[in-house]
Amino acid sequence: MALSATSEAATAEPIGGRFDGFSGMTAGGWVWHPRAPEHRPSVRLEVDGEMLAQAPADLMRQDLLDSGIGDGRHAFLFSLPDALRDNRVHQIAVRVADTGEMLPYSPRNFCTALLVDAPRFDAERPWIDMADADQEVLRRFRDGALSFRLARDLLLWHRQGYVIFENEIPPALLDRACADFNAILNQRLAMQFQPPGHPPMSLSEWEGPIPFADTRFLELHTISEAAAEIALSPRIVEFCATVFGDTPVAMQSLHFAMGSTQRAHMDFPYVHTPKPAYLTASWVPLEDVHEDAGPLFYYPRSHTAVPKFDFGAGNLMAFGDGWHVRAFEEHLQHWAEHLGLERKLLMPRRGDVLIWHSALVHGGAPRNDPARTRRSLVTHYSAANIYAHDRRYPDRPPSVVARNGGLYYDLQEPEYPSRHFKLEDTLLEAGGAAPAAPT
Ligand SMILES: O=C(O)CCC(=O)C(=O)O
Ligand SMILES: [Fe+2]
Repeated sequence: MALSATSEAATAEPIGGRFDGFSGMTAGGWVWHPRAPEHRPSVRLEVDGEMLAQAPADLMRQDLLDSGIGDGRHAFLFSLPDALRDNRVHQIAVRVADTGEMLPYSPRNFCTALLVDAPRFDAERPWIDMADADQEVLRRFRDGALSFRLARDLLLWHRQGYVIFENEIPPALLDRACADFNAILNQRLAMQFQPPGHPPMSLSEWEGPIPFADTRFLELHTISEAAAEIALSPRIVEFCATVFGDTPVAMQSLHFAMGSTQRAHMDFPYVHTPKPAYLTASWVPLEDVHEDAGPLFYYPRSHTAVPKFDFGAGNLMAFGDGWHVRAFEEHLQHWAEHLGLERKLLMPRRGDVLIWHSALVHGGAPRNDPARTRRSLVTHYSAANIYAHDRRYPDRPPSVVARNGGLYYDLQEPEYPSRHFKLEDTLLEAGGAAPAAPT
């Protein structure tokens, strides 16, 4: 009697949990009733609207226990059937069995065409990632195809997985990007952003003060031409064009007002491109970075030294965020330490640029001073012939904008403030005082 009373009470209570995502050919997540933690609700797996399996959410997960989710025995894991290995997009949903309630982040799309194993990853690398790239750089330099500076940068890139350009971005441009961002905030324009614990949403939909800690603001380069000019500044474009042997496309940008505190990761499993090794990222500080502001950390040489993480069934790509992503982060941290790789902190001056390799292990250090800002613009690049579609509009041709020999794909929303802040205004107003940081 007592047990059934508990279950009835429990099913009437709000649930906590989420559909975390996929690891290889498994789908997982967790669910519990915070007011009745001893109750283990069952969940249902649906594929393209058809129920396929049901199981109690009672598996032990240490990360749940560590986050205060009861005794940690609230996880579920479903094996996906081999019939889904058909390279088509399938809609996978997870519901609470008793109530039919859909879990947060459900449904998710699943497609085996997006799974990439190590042989495919390696076969589709750019020339600079091949073992003999040093020789190729020297040959091109001797032939006069590469400047001394570019040849040196490529050799450093090949060996260490990153390059730093000092004093590259004009201060007036950085001032303008900050001013544009502040204006976007003040006017609550329809810029996409991702506050912690939320999916991406528009600033215009958010009520109350904007949280800055652990928040990312998306695609500033499509609203602010100053940000586009930074993201596609000539030396970054030249470098990425040489690495890819193709025109670089700035495929996404993230603006951080504060340190991200992101754990150790490689970017390619998250930032998906059709050939995952055709990916680079630039990190541009919009202000000098203080050591207490949670600087970027990175491990030189980790791009080749640290083994890639197998998310299951040989797949190197991550889908969703959950138990598999925690295991990925722990794998990278373990290997970086085990190999004795040096952990560097990036404390750049505004105007400097860091470019890193898609497999360089990096993250955001803890913020010792929680009030300190660390404004930065991160841009990810792929190659135009490989990344030929705007991920936001997979069924439409991209709206291509050319800049300094590189490209980006513009927004295609009539109501959205595409290229709202023009660069001409920057030039007119250059020389003004640096705008204050957001508070
Ligand atoms: O800026 C940071 O702290 C991390 C950013 C990052 O890892 C990324 O955007 O890929
Ligand atoms: Fe990253």
